[in-house]
Amino acid sequence: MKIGITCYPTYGGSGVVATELGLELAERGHEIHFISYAMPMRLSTFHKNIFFHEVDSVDYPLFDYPPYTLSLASKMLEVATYEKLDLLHCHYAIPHSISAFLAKRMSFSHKLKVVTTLHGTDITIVGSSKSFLPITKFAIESNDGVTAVSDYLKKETYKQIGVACPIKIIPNFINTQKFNRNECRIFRETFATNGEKILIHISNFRPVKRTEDIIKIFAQIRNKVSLKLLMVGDGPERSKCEALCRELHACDRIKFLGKQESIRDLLSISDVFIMPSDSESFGLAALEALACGVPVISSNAGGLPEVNVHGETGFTAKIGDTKTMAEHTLTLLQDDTLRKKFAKNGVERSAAFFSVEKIIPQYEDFYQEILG
Ligand code: GMT
Repeated sequence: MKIGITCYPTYGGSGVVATELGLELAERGHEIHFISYAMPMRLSTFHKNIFFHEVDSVDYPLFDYPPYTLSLASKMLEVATYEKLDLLHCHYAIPHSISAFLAKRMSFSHKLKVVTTLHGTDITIVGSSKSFLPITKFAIESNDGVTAVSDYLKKETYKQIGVACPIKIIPNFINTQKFNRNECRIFRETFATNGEKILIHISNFRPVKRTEDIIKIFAQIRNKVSLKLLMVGDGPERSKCEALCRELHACDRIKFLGKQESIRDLLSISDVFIMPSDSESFGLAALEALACGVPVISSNAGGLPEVNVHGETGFTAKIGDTKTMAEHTLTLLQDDTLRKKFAKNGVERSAAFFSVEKIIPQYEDFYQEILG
């Protein structure tokens, strides 16, 4: 098949899923054309069967806001026409599925099909906001196929957007060849200089991640266990978290590493992963942690319990309940046997339910169904 994939190229779960999906499909012999305003993260090296098409930005003094949705639609039409695409697969509904709808309507061949994968905030925050709700509903209902990354997100889309079309659940996935534990003792010692345990968080530090909760949790247990905290990623909440660390005199034990490429290496030296989010349709970073043998402490927001099973791969607690999360973190850090058991369960769960071998064929079958 010849497939166009559009996603946000920035640091975020939907872009990662779209890129990894393209890479996996290309490995299986499909021809993949990424269409976006910049090269998606994790795609920087050459790959057979993968092509990138940059969307031109219109720089004209009249525009305070360049009309990206229209530039994207034009580029989608151009690529679909000249590369003879069978299908456009949009990740994140806003504005990609609207651009794809326009490209399809402009296309001479009405055979071009459009699929959208809903990722989370495109429904729960952006899509359900008053100004975007009608266009989100229209876009979803106009597409030839819609998938959601969790059961939770499917239900929220019906509830919040009120769409009247089928939504197929295809969960996010992990390549267990790329994500598995590969612990390097020397690397670990660069952070845990005195043999401390390592607690890790990875995100884009947006308000939904509740990153300040992590510092509060750390403060509750720091005198009970010898511990270092690694905060990986960057975003609007980072400064507030750093200020809180200074206030709590915890800077020597909390390291902010900014955006990092080597996620697997960092997870491999960690003992517990923490994700206290306010809202999470899936929690891809939690799945990456499980695959690397790192038990997860998370909130029970959205689709997180579909990934992190309470009492099996980690613990979940109510959103904002930092006291319970601190207790759970301490339990896992102090009980080596329990931590190892949860780590093993996590590796097994990620392979059994979320491996590329299980999930990519579901996308291929879905495309075939749409193409008739
Ligand atoms: O929330 C983010 O950090 C980014 C966002 C995105 O669209 O890039 O993530 C959403 O999609 C991810 C991949 O499907 C999911 O793992 C995240 O749970 C989801 N985020 C939210 O629902 C808040």
